[in-house]
Amino acid sequence: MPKVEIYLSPFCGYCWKARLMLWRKGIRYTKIPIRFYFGFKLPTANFKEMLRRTGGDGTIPQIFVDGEYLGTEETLDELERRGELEKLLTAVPNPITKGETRHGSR
Ligand SMILES: N[C@@H](CCC(=O)N[C@@H](CS)C(=O)NCC(=O)O)C(=O)O
Repeated sequence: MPKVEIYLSPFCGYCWKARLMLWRKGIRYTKIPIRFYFGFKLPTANFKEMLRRTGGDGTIPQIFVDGEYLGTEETLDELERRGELEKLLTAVPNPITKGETRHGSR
């Protein structure tokens, strides 16, 4: 099951857009905080790691699936337009059961 990671900040509208799209699909994700205040980002370890993993794109949000670079909220938009965002959904654990399987009482 792929792991979805997002570099984000609560003060970033595009990040909320991306989160809303994933939330609507029930796709769970790991948040990696970027310190972003008044349009500026602090050069934290997370930010440097994000720059390295995106190959230099310092905007947020940045999204990774199973460690592979997926893109930004625009990529999610594009996948949704093509009806391919569901593919992420089917690949991650059910948000209700959190991927747990029932083994019955033993
Ligand atoms: N993905 C968007 C951009 C996202 C974006 O602009 N994010 C803002 C935060 S909401 C940002 O990172 N701004 C600071 C910067 O551009 O360095 C695009 O390509 O148009």
